[in-house]
Amino acid sequence: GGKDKIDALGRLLTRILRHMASELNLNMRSDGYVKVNDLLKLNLKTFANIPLRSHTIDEIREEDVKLFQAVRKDNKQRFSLLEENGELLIRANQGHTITEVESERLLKAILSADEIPVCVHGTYRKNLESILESGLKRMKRLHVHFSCGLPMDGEVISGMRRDVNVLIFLDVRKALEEGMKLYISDNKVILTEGFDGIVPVKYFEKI
Ligand code: HQG
Repeated sequence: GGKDKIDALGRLLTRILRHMASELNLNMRSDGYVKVNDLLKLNLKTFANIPLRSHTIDEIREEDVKLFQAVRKDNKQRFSLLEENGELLIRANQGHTITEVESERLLKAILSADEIPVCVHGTYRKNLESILESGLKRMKRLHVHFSCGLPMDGEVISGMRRDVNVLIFLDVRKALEEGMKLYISDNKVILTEGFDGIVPVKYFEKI
């Protein structure tokens, strides 16, 4: 139905804005923003070898009203819109693999542990042994992701997937004290590069 289509469009947008700017020659600023007009102008040919789930960029072009529905209705508020000098810009708030994006420009630094109630990473039992051995790694992304709250009654929460079955709490005070840089995104996801892409086990909260 209409909702499925909007969701699919949201997934496509997420993919482009987090992962695909370089390969699509999409001009992305270091704060992650691209011009909506550039997005709508993307040449379909550049998508030829990429399976897009259920939307083509032509559909976005024809239905740019839907583009804004996808942005507004996104259940994790994954996107931000900005108007600058009469031009509309759009970005993904977190989750990037694109290295042109700079943490300091995309995100707001967390300066004190008092700014956030809790900092928790959601993962799966199958990863636990490896995580306890080598720490939390950012994998393909620029940052390790944490939520600043816990999912209540199965509700969707930004920063972790709905089906996680292991929670790892970060000792924010200790991490900040020892120089780990922590950031918060516009949709309230806590992000860190850790130290060289790794959050060592000694920063996990012992509970
Ligand atoms: C795991 C979704 C083995 C890590 C979510 C995770 C989030 C390790 C996976 C956002 C490991 C990486 C990010 C180690 C980490 N050994 N496994 N040493 N270190 N892992 O997708 O945090 O819906 O890059 O626990 O809601 O799962 O896309 O990160 O399971 O906000 O907006 O390696 O993506 O948001 O997976 O998810 P990811 P994530 P969206």
